[in-house]
Amino acid sequence: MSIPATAPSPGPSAPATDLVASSLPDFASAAYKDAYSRINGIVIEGEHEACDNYKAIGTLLPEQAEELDRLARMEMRHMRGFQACGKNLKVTPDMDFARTFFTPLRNNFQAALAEGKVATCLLIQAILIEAFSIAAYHIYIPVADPFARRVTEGVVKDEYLHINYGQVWLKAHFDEVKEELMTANKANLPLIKTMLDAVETDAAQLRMEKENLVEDFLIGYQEALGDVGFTTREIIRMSAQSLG
Ligand code: PL3
Ligand code: FE2
Ligand code: FE2
Repeated sequence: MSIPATAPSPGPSAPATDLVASSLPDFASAAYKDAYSRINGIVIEGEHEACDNYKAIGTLLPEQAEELDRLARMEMRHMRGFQACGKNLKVTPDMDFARTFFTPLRNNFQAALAEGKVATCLLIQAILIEAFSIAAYHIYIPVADPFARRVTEGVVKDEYLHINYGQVWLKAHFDEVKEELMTANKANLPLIKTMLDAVETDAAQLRMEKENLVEDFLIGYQEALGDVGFTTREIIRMSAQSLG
């Protein structure tokens, strides 16, 4: 980092918050708001589809429908929270862009649902999407406006419950679903990579770096696969199948 020679030196009494504040983006700039319209649309749509997905998984696991309904209702709250974040910045979310962003993953989820493939549905929603959202929210929190930071901190706590739900079910059925999970990983992990690429430029405008997103996502995803029962070698092989 270079400091211009003319910059006034921050005296010993300068509050540390000034330094933090100066490193935050300009939330009112046109460039920030333009990028935010797409990112905000993505998280609103993602939370909405997550709600639908947990309800749908409940139709495959009727004995778990009540718990899944609780998760679905949390997703609805998350969606409203992020809608408020957009309003607070006077940004209109680009919902058409967001629906398209999720189309390939949504199609794969719908196909698995139609075939009654619980493990694939859980891998897509409760592991991949949740690990993606946890990584994104983590990286976003330090560079968010104060209102969105509070909202996102509340949301990310719930997302851990969601990924945990998926892990517990898949772990309990690991032997029967191992092959299916490997196939589902192969078909869906590349879509996450494409989604990360598609959001890279807008995320950078929000001061979120793609490398950090990828790193945080992979750590969470690999940890989840390990908890479910895959060996380190299997996890490396599964990860190598798409993220470069
Ligand atoms: C389910 O609980 C969550 C589904 C949402 C997935 C969204 C992933 C977001 C990736 C884009 C980066 C967003 C930064 C966060 C801004 C609020
Ligand atoms: Fe959520
Ligand atoms: Fe979630």
